Amino acid sequence: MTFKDIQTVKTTPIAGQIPGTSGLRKKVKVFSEPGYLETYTQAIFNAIDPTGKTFVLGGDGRFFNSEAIATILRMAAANGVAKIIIGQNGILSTPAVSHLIRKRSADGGFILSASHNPGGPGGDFGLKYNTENGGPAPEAITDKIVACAETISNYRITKDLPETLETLSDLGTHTFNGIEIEIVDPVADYAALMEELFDFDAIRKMINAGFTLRFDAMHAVTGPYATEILERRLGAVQGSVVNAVPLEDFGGGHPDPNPVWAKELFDHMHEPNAPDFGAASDGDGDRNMIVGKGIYVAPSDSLAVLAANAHLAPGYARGVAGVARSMPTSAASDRVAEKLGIKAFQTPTGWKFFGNLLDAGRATLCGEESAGTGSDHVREKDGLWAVLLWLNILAVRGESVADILKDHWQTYGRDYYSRHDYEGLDTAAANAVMADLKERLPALPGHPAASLTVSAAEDFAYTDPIDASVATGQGIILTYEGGARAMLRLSGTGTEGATLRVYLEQYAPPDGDLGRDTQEALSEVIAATSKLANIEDMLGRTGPDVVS
Ligand code: VG1
Ligand code: CO
Repeated sequence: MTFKDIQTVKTTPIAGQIPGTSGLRKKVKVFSEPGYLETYTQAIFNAIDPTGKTFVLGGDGRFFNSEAIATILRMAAANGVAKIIIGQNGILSTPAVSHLIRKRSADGGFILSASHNPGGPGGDFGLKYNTENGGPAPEAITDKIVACAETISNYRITKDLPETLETLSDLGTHTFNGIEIEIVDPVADYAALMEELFDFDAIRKMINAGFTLRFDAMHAVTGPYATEILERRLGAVQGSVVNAVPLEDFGGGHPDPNPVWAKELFDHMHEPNAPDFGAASDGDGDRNMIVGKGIYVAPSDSLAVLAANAHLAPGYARGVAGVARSMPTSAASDRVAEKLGIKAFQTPTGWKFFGNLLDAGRATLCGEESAGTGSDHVREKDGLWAVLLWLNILAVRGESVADILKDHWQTYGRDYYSRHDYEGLDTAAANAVMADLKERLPALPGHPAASLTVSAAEDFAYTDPIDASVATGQGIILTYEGGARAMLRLSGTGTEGATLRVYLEQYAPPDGDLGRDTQEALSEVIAATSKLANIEDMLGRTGPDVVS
């Protein structure tokens, strides 16, 4: 049987349908304009030829999620897709999509999310296409999608779907006019994978013995996942998962797990009655924030601690083959790799650049300074995975988060690290800062800036060690004499104006001062970098909007 009413609707290329660091992100207002989602979805279909293929489909539940899923489903049917696997009620976290693609040997997946960007009618929406390895489409494919979007002339859609399917609530397989639609529990397969990787008995025992935790789901997609895993399976008391009910607008919050946007949890972890362990995740469940009693774990440090201790969890007992980090992530994980005698990789920002290293078995753990950590278990970063690996390590070592972190610094030294974001900038002005700095790069080595001197200046380009693909213009790296480093790049996930990210780090060796305030420890590199980039003169800003 085939669909009776396949319509071919005329459309024209839409300006700005270009995916950024992680898929196409726009204001809900834009995404929900008639034909907008349809045109981009058809561009993806045209780029990949979906005929006879199987795809996973789901999103983080934000405003416009259900409508978008219904549209993509209708278009998939009209484009000859054989099967679609959908999370019940349209819900799937990003790592759960990645796992499902792999587990079911699907040909790819569609993730509806704008991740940490706010949601609701006035917020953001996004669509990301992942390939059959479960990871975000690499640039060769996103380039093809852009090319298809630039030449598009029509899209295909059918209205011929039964109403029962539109609710997406009935678990099981529904066959309709030649397309198979399977609605799955969003949590079950993911939770089973976590049980394979981690020693749930050891974690349960630690919790039974009085270890306390709080997980802040920020009213985003991880609520049901964390409640099932942390409360039901691991025995954390009911209520340990807070803000557990996913809301279309994330309760009006900004679901970005960092000390600024997850302030409630951050502050609670610094109170006298703080639990032993605190964590949070973002809109689509791929990021994590880890906070111990009275101590915040910077994401770059978290990656390093996880790399040094991963072998304590059953899923990584064989050891770690290599550690990969994005360019602006601190060098802390490189030091662990060196000690373990394994390879350290530096990639551009964005999880798509880790895919080949993971597929080839060259890297086991990957991480980004923006609170993303993950491993070869899926091809996305994974917030709850990082939380569970931390819990497994804590259960085996029997020490506090603070002790483990301090011990780590005493062994490897400490990479003081911070990211300064200048938000809501005029796009032309932000581009000018980068262009101007790029032009001056060759003259910078040996150049004094505030109290420091530049030793090297680089416009970061990356050659993928597996397929030799090249990504250029991935940010500027300034290295200073004495071991400080600064990186500058423009965000590729925003939907309004431009955001300049300035990443700052300063190493202190094991016998150096390991207990300084981070901003104070970085004050010299902050001053030098602001001066070199002419931030105040060119942007009229005397300081960043967000310090994390
Ligand atoms: C940001 C982060 C980057 C991350 C990306 C997607 O990108 O810096 O590390 O991979 O978001 O994460 P940008 O271009 O704004 O700096 V998520 O959790 O939004 O899928
Ligand atoms: Co995310």
